[in-house]
Amino acid sequence: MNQGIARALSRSRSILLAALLAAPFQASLAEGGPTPAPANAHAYIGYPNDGQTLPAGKPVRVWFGLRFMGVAPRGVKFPATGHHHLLIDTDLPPLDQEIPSDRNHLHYGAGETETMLELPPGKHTIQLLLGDDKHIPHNPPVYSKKITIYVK
Ligand SMILES: [Cu+2]
Repeated sequence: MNQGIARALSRSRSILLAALLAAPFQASLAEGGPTPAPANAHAYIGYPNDGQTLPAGKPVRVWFGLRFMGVAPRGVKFPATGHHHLLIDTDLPPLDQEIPSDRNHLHYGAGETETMLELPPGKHTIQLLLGDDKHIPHNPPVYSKKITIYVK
């Protein structure tokens, strides 16, 4: 085998390996809507903390954290921006469709980065999900960890 062929074979093997390694990531990147998000973007709930117990009958301030993207109001199409949605006591909705708007899916379309939230006594979950100008999650979708809070 001459050196040229050996080099070509070794290159095609590494391309094949790269394709195999990339496959699972491509599958997860296929989630989300048509608006791209930076790969390193992420959302987080700055407050309250996961597992925290909060007093009933009193609104609590929830801080919306976002890294490597910016916040823009609904209807504003600008690269690497979106607006926050708070998911309460629910799982992530389909990530390639408009985020529902109901008492479990709150939209912060004015570009809010915090809210006052009052929940009934009990165990609750909250999670942030960023939406684009049309309330559709980005690609890849940008959402926080789902945290559990206790109100009593
Ligand atoms: Cu929205």
